[in-house]
Amino acid sequence: MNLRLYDYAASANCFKVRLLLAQLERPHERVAVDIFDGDTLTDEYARINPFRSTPVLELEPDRHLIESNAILVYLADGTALLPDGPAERSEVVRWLIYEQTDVMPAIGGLRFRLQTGRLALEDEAVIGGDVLYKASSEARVDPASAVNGRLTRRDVITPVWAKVASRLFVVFSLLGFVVAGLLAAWVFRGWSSRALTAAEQRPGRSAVIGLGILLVPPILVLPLFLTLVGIPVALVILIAWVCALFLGPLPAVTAAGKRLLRGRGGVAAALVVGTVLWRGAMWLLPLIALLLYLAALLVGLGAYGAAAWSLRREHPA
Ligand SMILES: N[C@@H](CCC(=O)N[C@@H](CS)C(=O)NCC(=O)O)C(=O)O
Repeated sequence: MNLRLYDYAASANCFKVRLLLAQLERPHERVAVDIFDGDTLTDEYARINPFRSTPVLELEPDRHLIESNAILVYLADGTALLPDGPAERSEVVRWLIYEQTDVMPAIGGLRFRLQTGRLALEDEAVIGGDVLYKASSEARVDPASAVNGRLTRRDVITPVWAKVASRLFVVFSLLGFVVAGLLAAWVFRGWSSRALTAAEQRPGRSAVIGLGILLVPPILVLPLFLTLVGIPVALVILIAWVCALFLGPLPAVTAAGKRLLRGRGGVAAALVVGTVLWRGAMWLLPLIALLLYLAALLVGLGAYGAAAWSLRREHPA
């Protein structure tokens, strides 16, 4: 059977093997492997070479030799290129080791990474060893750092069900927020409309009150967890708190929608427009998404708190 070489054309490690095959006139078949296009990241390739690199020489079906210099030794065996005498043979081994330890990683590998733009060097940080990372795109190495070893990316393959589940979660949480907002505006009409007014007219004051409402429950439940009877009460408070984290932004988001629509379309339209824009902005600007959420949460929670307080003062129990 012909030898089969798994080979990446631009690789110097593969070139060494091709050179020797040509010099010895060994018939062989070449299988092109694109190391940039993920060819080495497939399960099939991992069975050929678990280290996912090139070159690989297939000696016979299911018998693969990896490591370029091991392949060179295999091919040169029995020829004048690999002498029999221990001293002469050790000279060959010396050069093979020198090439892999000193030339390949520190010169050839580094040049390759610099040329392909995978690595940019400047003065400061130096990573002596290899870097193996998981990501769906190439790493951007900070210009102030240097990686002397191999920089290898393993693709992150998100299962289809996880992608579908995360999209469904986004859609359902958006719909849930709007539906809950409409229900709240209908069932707790007075409270909701006062909260909306508070969020519109006094957002700063609402945010301060909101901060208190956000922080008090977790502090309150801590001692309750220490007593046996307090645990159910603490759990109820925590569940209410989690609901507040989800629904708290309602008045602030509705107020923003109302301002944008200049009062047209009523509360329902304001809620829908405000929610879509707010969630959309959080999705488009992930870096400030937390800030957008917190701002809406604090103003909204505080507006609910202020509205509840004013209702209680007007209709004491
Ligand atoms: N020590 C190995 C190094 C192999 C190696 O790094 N091959 C590179 C091409 S020069 C490769 O296939 N890299 C793919 C990757 O790292 O993802 C050998 O000499 O065979």
